[in-house]
Amino acid sequence: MAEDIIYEVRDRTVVITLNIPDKLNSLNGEQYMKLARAVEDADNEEGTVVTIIQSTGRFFSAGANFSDKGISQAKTEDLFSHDYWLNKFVARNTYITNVFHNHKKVLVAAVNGPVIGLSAALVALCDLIYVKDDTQFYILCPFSNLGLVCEGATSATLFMRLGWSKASEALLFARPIQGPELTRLGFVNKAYNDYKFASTEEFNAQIYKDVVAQFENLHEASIFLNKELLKVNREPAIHAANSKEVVMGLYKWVEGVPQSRFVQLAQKDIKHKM
Ligand code: CO8
Repeated sequence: MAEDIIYEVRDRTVVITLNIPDKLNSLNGEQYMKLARAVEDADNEEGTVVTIIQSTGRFFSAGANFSDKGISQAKTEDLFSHDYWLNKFVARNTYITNVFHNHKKVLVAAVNGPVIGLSAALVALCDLIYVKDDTQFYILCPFSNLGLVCEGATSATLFMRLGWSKASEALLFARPIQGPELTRLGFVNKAYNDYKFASTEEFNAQIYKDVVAQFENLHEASIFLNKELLKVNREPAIHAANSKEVVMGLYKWVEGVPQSRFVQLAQKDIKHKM
């Protein structure tokens, strides 16, 4: 069976690939943990400067897997229990958001297609965001549609990266923000529309080449110090958002709303705005 999340060290770069294209790279709880561990390993990898997160197929990631056995196979008494969701939700989300935010190396998202939910939050925590074709790209934070609240510090990162008005649209009304607008707002560093890549693999290869060329002759220690400095301003906002989001989210799980909305979504009884 193919690896769901692939970790490779290529010279001075770590490349992490989401590899579940038939499920649009949606991730269950274990896979989010595996991704977080991979990013943590990349942080501790000796001699690398950059960590690239790339994907496969037509979506970067459709967010949390709505068939996650953490929901579908949970015991009834667990489904509404604080202890259960503290472990399955609060601890996990706190950890993964911290891992992405704390990353010491340059964190790059090579975005081949739309990105949703917690995965959108993780992309928003990357330093540089490159998109294959912004006309085929959107971010969607459907928390209000799923009976959830902002995750992965999106209440801070979207506010910072898109501005108050756009963040309100995206987060209050669960509206997708389309790629061309994301490029215009500066969320996207570069959209590669003109390249007309035949596949996601071609796009990924180009990003690797371009990223490596960007740091080739620079002084590595300065890159890391500058990353540390850039984090100083956003750090308090991200930590405050993350800790408040997970506790508000906990109460929604204990109430039982997201569980039933996830089932409705899987059965196509509810849909997201497009
Ligand atoms: N989970 C599982 N499978 C998915 C998901 C998903 N999130 N998204 C798509 N798939 C699967 C589909 O079931 C389908 O599989 P199959 O071919 O076997 O039927 C395949 O991927 C292709 O999907 P579609 O046919 O639906 O493709 P479309 O292009 O028609 O639609 C959409 C694409 C719009 C992305 C649609 O699939 C969709 O709305 N997906 C759901 C997205 C979503 O709501 N994600 C969750 C976001 S919230 C979040 O990430 C934080 C929650 C934290 C949870 C913590 C848990 C403990």
